[in-house]
Amino acid sequence: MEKYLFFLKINKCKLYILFFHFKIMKKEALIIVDYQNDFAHPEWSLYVQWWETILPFINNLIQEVKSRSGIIITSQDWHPENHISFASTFWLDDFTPKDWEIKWPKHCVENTWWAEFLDGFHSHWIDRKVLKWNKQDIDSYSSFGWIEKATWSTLDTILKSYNTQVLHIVWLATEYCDYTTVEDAIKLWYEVIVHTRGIKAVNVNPHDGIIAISKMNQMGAKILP
Ligand code: VGL
Ligand code: ZN
Repeated sequence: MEKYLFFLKINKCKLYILFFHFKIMKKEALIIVDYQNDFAHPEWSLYVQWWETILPFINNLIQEVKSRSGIIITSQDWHPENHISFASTFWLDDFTPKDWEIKWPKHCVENTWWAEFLDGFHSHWIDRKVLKWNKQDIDSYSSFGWIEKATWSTLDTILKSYNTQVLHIVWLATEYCDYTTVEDAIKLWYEVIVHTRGIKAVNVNPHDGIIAISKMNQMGAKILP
């Protein structure tokens, strides 16, 4: 044994340190929530202003998480035509509330280009993709309720299969899909880190984003500047 260790220029002590380092390092995942065309252009339906400004930060975070052997997961909002969350389904104006829920402009309709992932970041780094496959009469903002199309796995199953403990949350939108994803993650006992430099709010009311950040903090998520 000593002979082999010598050959590797490593002594027993270093080997133990290395072993414990890997043992105590928590497995991380970066969840990029709804990285899709429909949220990204002023003329498209659910445009989230200034999203471009967070792109470099996310690209860096991808590299950072990867360098610590973490995994990168994206979720995709995915609605059928005439979905219950669309204002047009009820002949309402966009952003009108109905039954205490905001009705949205038509967005992320299944199998359309609008529902596809945006270009412009390191998409080849993505390990797994979760589809928020909404049925006609159900809407879910959280990335946890839905599945990976190829394997029918839920986000929780995917994370558990990698023994993930720490989740980094980025992208859109702060007070809807980010917020509910964080809420579910905390209920499922994950350690959650929200990167405020990597999220953006819709702000139907001007302070919705800020209020959501403070609520996520109260729930136990770590909020990074
Ligand atoms: C979202 C509104 C409707 C989001 C999705 O990704 O935050 N918001 N659908
Ligand atoms: Zn949606």
